[in-house]
Amino acid sequence: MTELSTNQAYIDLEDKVAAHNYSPLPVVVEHADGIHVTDVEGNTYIDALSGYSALNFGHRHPGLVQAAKDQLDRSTLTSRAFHNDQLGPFCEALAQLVGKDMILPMNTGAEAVETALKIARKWAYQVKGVPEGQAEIVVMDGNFHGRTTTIISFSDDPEAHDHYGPYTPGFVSVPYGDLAAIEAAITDSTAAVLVEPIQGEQGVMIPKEGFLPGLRELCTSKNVLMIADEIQSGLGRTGTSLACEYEGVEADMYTLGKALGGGIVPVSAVAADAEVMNVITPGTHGSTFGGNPLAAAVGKAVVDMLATGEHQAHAKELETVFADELGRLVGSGAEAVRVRGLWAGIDIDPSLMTGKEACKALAKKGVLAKDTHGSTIRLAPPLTITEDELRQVTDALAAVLAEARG
Ligand code: IF1
Repeated sequence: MTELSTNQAYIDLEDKVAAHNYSPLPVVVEHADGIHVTDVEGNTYIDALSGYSALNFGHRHPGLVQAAKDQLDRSTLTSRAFHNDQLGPFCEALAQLVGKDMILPMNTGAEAVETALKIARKWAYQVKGVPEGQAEIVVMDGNFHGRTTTIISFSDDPEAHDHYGPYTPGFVSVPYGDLAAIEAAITDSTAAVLVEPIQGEQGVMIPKEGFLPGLRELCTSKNVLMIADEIQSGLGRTGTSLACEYEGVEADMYTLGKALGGGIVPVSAVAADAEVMNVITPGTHGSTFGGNPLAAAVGKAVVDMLATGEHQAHAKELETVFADELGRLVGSGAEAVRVRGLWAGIDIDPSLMTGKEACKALAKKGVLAKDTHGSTIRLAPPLTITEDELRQVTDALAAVLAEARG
């Protein structure tokens, strides 16, 4: 057995025996609590990434841990071959939160997206009347929806896409936010338009006001399903239960994930009204783990927390502070910032440093964040962060940029 005590020893071990599909910051988390994580050397950091929003309520939220513990003592897995007493109440609460009739529970985000794509295709054949095998789905350039072979088939990110072919056909990609291009791409065979209300991986790209309402109108008039991937943007992150709500838009299908599992278990779901969801019949789709009682119990506890609206309101309230503090950095080391709720993308002046270098420097100041696309960094602290703690995050970034400017 290797003796491990320092960050570097764990990093070396991981490097040897864990596949190199990530390039993490050199921090080895041993313990986490609320907005904080502590590494094996005893250094404590504010987690300003929140597991890409999987930890919207912070690490080990007491209410969520309690829900998990209670369920661990009752039942954990039934498979869908039998009913369990947790699934119905979870689906009822989630459906009500997002304003849909029904929920199809899965585990990871990519599975929820796959599920939504399958439902949309089947709806096209069985309800809309598209000839079998011809359904098309319109997607956006710069999308990120997960890592399965079908999903990466329509990714334009070479790292995610290349060398995994042959690719799944049936997708048409258009510029994000371009209603005219979407309209031109829609044909009689179009089943759905799949859109992130805000593109996370692209650097928290917020579409022009009017895009989502315009898309809603277009989808309705063309009899095409609007699918909103709210896996990262949903469940309080942007100051509302769903990012679509910001402009009062209701999609036909939502994919949800990440925070739905409370940072404890992977829980994802598709939400839709019955006329769409009921194209799924026994045996035509499923998952061993989807809807398991442990996941459902935790998911229900998450939804119950969101049902009070308190976390959404807090995110909305802190948005002003976040936007003000980050806005101050524009011209002082940042080229642009985009903020919605407690979610921010910051384009660092590339002549100063890369996003990765900025994240390393931030870590030295006790803040963990994640870079994307070269010079952009993303901040998505837990929604439980206080105003003072949020200022610690923005102050740390200001200090990193000031030092880089010399
Ligand atoms: C990675 C990004 C974040 C997502 C949306 C579906 C999924 C995701 C809108 C799939 C996943 C991920 C996964 C993680 C990094 C991360 C990410 F940078 F790649 F884009 F969060 F910003 N829809 N997002 O954002 O969910 O199957 O992973 O549960 O793959 O490296 P999943």
